[in-house]
Amino acid sequence: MTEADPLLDLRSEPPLGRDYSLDRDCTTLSRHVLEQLQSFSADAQDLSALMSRIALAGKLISRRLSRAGLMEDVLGFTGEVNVQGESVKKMDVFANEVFISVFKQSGLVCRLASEEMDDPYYIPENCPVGRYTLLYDPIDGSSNVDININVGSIFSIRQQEGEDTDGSAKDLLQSGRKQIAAGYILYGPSTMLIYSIGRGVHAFTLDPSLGEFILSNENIQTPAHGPVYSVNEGNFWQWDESIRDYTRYVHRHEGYTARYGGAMVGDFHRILFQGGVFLYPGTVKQPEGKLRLLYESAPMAFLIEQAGGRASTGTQDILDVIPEKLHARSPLVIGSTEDVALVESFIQERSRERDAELAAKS
Ligand code: AHM
Ligand code: MG
Repeated sequence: MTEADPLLDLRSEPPLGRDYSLDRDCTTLSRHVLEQLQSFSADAQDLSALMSRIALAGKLISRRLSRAGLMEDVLGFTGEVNVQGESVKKMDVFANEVFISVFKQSGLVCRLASEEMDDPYYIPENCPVGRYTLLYDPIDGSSNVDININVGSIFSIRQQEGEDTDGSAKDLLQSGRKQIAAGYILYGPSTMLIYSIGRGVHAFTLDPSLGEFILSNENIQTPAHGPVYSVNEGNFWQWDESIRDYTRYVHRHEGYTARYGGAMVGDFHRILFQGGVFLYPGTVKQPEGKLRLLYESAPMAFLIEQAGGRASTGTQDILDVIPEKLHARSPLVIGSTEDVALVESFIQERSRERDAELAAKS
C-alpha cells in the first residue's frame, strides 16, 4: 500500500473555473431584493439600494475585523461610556461611523439611530435626504471582538412618518410591525448577511474573492422545536422564579443542550437554522433585561416571524411592544414556536399563582 499523499486533498479541490460560487447562479443581494419585489418601481429600487449600502458597511466592518489583531488601535476600549452605560469599544465606534459614512451621501435615509448614539444622526442639509430611517446595532456582542469570536451588526429599516423638525424622532416609538426590512450581518468563519423585507428570510455569504454577498439559503424556515436553549445562566439568581423554573425543566429533561456565545447574532443564527430558543430575561438589576428593542429585539423578531418562529417578552409578542423611548429595552424570548411557548407557559404559571395569592389575601 502506498502512503497517502498529503497534497491529494488539495489537488482534488475543484479548479478555479469550477469554484462552487461560480458554478451556481450567483444571485447577488441587490438582484434578490428586486426579484422579491418583482418590480423596478422607485420603492423597490430604494430598498435594493438600501440593502446594497448595508452590505457595503458589512464588507468594510468584516475587512477590519479580519485583520484586527495585526492593526494598531482596533481592539480594546476607547475609555468612554455610551448612552446605555456600557464601556465603548474601538470597534463599536468604527462600525458606527462606517454606517454613517456609507449612508450620508446616499440620498436614501433621513436619519440613522444606533445603540451607540444618544440621539439620532440627521443627514446634514448639504447632503441628499431620503425618506427612510436606519436603526442599527453596529457591533452586537462587542465583548467578543478582542478574543476573535463571532460578532454581528443588526439593522432595521423604517419609513419616516410625518415631520421630525424638533429632532425628537417620536415616530420611531411605534411597534416593530412598522419595520419595512430587518436583518443582521454575522462576522464568523464566513461573513453572512441575513435579511427580510417581509417576504421570507434569506441568507447571503460573502465570497471574498468576488467581494459580493451571494445567495446561500433562500426562504429559511425555523424548526418548530430545537434542542438548544441559549441563555446566560450566570444570571440565574437574578431572574424571576418562572425563568428558573424553565431552566430547571430543561436540566431535568432529556433532549436539551445549552449554547451561549455572548453575541446574540451568533446564538440567534444557530436557532434560526436549527431551532431552539434564545432568552435574555429581566434581572433584579435590569427588569427589562439588557437587549434594546429598536436595535436588537424588534429586528430579530421580524426575522423569526418571517421564518415561522416567534419572539416574545414572555407575555407579549415583541413586534407589538411600543417603546417608550429610543433606547428602550425589553426582555426577549425568541426562537422555535414550541420552545418559546414552553418558556411562556412557566411565566404564565407563576403569574397565575401570584394572582391567586393576591386574591386570597384580599
Ligand atoms: P452589545 O450589543 O452591547 O454587545 O450587547 C448585547 C449582547 C448580546 O449580543 C448578547 O446576547 C448579550 O449582550 C450578552 O450579554 P451578557 O454578557 O450579559 O450575557
Ligand atoms: Mg447588541
